[in-house]
Amino acid sequence: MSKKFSQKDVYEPSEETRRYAWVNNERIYEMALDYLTFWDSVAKNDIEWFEPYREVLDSSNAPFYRWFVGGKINITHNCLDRHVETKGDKTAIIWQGEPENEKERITYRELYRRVCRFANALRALGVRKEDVVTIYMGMVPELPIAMLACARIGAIHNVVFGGFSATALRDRINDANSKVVVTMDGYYRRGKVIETKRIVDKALEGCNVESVVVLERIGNDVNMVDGRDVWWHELEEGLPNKCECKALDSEHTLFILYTSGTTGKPKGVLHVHGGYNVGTHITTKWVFDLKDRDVFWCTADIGWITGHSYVVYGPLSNGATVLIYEGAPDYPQPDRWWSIIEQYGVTVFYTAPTAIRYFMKLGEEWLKKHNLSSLRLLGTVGETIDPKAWKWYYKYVGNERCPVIDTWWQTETGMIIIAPLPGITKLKPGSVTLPFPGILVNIRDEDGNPADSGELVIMNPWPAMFRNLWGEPERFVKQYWRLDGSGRLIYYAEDGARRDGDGYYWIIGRIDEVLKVSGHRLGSAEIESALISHEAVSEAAVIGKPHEIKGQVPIAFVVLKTGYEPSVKLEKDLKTHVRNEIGAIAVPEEIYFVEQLPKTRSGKIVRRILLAIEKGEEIGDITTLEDVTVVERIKDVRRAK
Ligand code: 6R9
Repeated sequence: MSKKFSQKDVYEPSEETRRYAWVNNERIYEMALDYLTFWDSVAKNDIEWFEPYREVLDSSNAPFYRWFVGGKINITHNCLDRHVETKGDKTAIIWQGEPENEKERITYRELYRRVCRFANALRALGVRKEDVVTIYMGMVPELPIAMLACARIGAIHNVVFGGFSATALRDRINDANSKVVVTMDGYYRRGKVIETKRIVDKALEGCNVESVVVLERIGNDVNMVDGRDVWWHELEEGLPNKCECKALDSEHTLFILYTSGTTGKPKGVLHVHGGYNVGTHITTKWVFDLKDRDVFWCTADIGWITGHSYVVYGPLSNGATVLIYEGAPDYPQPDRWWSIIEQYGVTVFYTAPTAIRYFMKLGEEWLKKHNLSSLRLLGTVGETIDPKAWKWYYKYVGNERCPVIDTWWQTETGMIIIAPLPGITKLKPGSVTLPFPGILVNIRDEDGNPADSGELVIMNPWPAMFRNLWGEPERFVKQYWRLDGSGRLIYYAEDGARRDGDGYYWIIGRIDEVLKVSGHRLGSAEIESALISHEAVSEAAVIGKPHEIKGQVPIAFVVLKTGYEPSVKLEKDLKTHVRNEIGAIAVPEEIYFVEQLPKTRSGKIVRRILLAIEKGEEIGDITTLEDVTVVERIKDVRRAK
């Protein structure tokens, strides 16, 4: 693929990066065009199977695709057992607590033992294959240990991000029909203790949970319910640190992870052992060019998909050393992250644009205090990175030596889908560049025709793709998959994108009502339902307003029920209410009390108009509105505030 690069702003891989890289031949893309042969060779070369699969892909019941059909596998064998034999003394996890003196190094052998012991503990509690275990914890090693322990015995983990509220946790426990919860007494964030167990107690008021396992991390006072709650260390007492690795079907469910969409109810995205192992393994290896001596730090919380795939499964399957940090990026000082990189010699660093923008604002001085020369590759994910932030990241964090690897993917895709390969791909700041080998990406216009700008689609199935939505197979089929003119079933990502003359992809953003607040995915509809569940609210519309650091912030327009009057106190109450229903990240920055929302004649709220008003932009066509005067009245409310 020799292409003329039209744009000036192009960064070639350095000779050193190219020479060092796993992939340094451009022909890989052509070689992977026969994608089944490509994935077959990855699965055979990089992953160990208890029994070989008969068929790479079964499309007979699409979009319910099945990969590596008939194979027997367990992702924990690939993440643990096989490394214990070859590099048992290598560090698997470096853990740094928020208090500087609290830290831990766990070797592969030790990790293996601790996972086995906790797997035995779960068994002792009565957890069996296919049971759903909800995990609600902060960033401590026991979080991945609990996930791996579930996987080892064929149970399904359902990790709920520690920043979610009791109500959000309750909804996810109930929806998943989970009988066991694993949690902890508390953890540190900005010097304060987050009392996790207390939140769990509140959540469980409306749940049918049989057991709660509580890790002692802080030693704060917790209420242990007799017959239901048990301490992690007491449960493990006397249990062996060996536990047979259950040979599971390739398609056996590994986890569900709830994510936001267009409706108020989050969807449980379902991933399986076989394909997810293959996809996260090879993307970790090739995109981050991971080698044995690397120290890999992905700053994402394990409660989101990025943490599942690139803190836990991908790196451990590769036998890498991963770093996990408990606390806030800027605590006790704004250079905390840089001091961690220096202290542990982090080589590959993967974070989100929101963090980069934040540090950019704080200024380079904080970086200059540290020696960051261990770094050799920088990654970003979660939202579009603007060229200015890209260049700042490149210049000040990477000292103009490290490629900046922008990776596009989703909870649903399970693995990175579009990203450069550091040894061969020229970089353009702001572009996610090219699809990973073996993945065919395209763009469709509104009529479903191929185009250079429109909605991003994936043309072929891929191994780490989600297999279903928990309990909602119809929604899975309807929402994501569409037949094109030639009878081919394709995946619609719900992201707008364009492709330039070099075939490079540029992500524009979500086309549905999904927000990215500091990189966290939240639905407008979710925040709206939280607001509507308050007694004073009759209707609500939430938009994502662009924000310099967070990317977007929620702004709410609320119609009150008769008998309620707008007030500063009510605004405060509503914010607290959203915090209790979902969590702090969902709290609207601004709430406007309006008499009416802009709606079409069929009653659909036109959020686009609210966004234009908020941004002070031209409103555009409003003729489809049922009542065109609402626009001026909403503007008056904003002006009055
Ligand atoms: C991995 C993750 C998915 C949505 C996705 C898109 C946005 C992710 C991006 C990006 C531009 C990137 N997104 N990576 N946009 N450039 N490199 O973030 O998963 O939380 O499910 O969000 O995030 O809009 O559709 P998830």
